[in-house]
Amino acid sequence: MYKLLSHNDLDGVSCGILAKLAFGSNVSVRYNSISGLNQEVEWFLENGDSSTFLFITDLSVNEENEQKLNEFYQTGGKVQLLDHHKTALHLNNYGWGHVAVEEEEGRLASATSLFYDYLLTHEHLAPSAVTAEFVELVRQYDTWEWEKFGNEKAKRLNALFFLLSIDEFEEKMITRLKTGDRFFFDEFEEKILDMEERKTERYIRRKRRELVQAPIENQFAGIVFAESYHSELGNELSKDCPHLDYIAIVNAGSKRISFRTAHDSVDVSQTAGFFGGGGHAKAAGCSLTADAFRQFVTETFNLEPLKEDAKRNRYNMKNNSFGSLYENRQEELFLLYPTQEQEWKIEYNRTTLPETFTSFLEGETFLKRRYSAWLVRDEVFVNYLMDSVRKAKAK
Ligand SMILES: [Mn+2]
Repeated sequence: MYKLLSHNDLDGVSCGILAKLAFGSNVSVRYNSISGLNQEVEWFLENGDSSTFLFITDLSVNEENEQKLNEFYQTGGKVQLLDHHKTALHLNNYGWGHVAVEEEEGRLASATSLFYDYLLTHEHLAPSAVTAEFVELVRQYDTWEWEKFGNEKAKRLNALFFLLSIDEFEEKMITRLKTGDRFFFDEFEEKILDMEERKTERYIRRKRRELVQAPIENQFAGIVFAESYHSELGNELSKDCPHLDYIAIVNAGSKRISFRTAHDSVDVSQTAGFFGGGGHAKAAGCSLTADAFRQFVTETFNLEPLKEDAKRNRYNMKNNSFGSLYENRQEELFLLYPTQEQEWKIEYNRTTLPETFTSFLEGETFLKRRYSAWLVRDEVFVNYLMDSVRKAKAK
């Protein structure tokens, strides 16, 4: 008999799907949240059948269970842990641990891709084109590589996962992988996925208008309260506000915070680690502890949301050679412009600020962090220019 303990997200559940394809009714599968796994492992070690082969995928155990699992393994127990979170890399010290962040140079691993390789190598599963395609979609989604490749199918697979119950998703996928020769969505799924996509876009737009910003522990955070679509939301907001180091998504119901960033230079697993959580460089999370609650909720609660940049401008564009105009809530105007020395400077209230910047983005980051300013509409920009001309003539 086999037992699989896995994560309850797309990557984790896809490990369960592969296990059921490989072992059929000889495997029992349990999906867990990050915090729920340790209890399950303890239960297995105390009450489980010691001849059962235990797999743990997409999650890692605490120190106590690490020791217990090792004793279990040393005394002949069969256990294999497969994970791709870098916070679990120390488990590679054990014969039963295999943690890889990358499969090969530049190709990120997911638990599903690692487990698929394991099942093929140990001949529990025969290679199949449709399963390989499914595994690749999950891998791309879980590692965000789908964005780089523009692979919408991977994003839609995750959306479908959230539209269905885990049982329904498992059943549909297992049938599809057993019988198909290419991975596809049926007509009905395509239709509801289209609707879901539009609904997600509206949700993100609404949440963008609620975003606040604050410096927290040496980083600059964007903070939003949301229950749904954390990955998409974090990703979109982070891209929309490049001046923020990361986006913190607070879910008071589940008492958790998700951290997301689109920056390669920021590692949110460290941010999460500071608050007792963990995860990946671009996606991590922690519990809403008293300290996290104070910093992310209490101290930001009365802040005004960050206004959006004007989107449909033709003249007041970012990176303009003659300057881009910003405004703050005090109705002060800031013109960010390049100098002949290839530097960027800011004109504020018709005087020049002492700071110089090496790039437009650096200047914009300063403006947005210090003044919560946003790019104004063309109309305001044209008036500003007309006023400048008028003042120049009057001199
Ligand atoms: Mn994963």
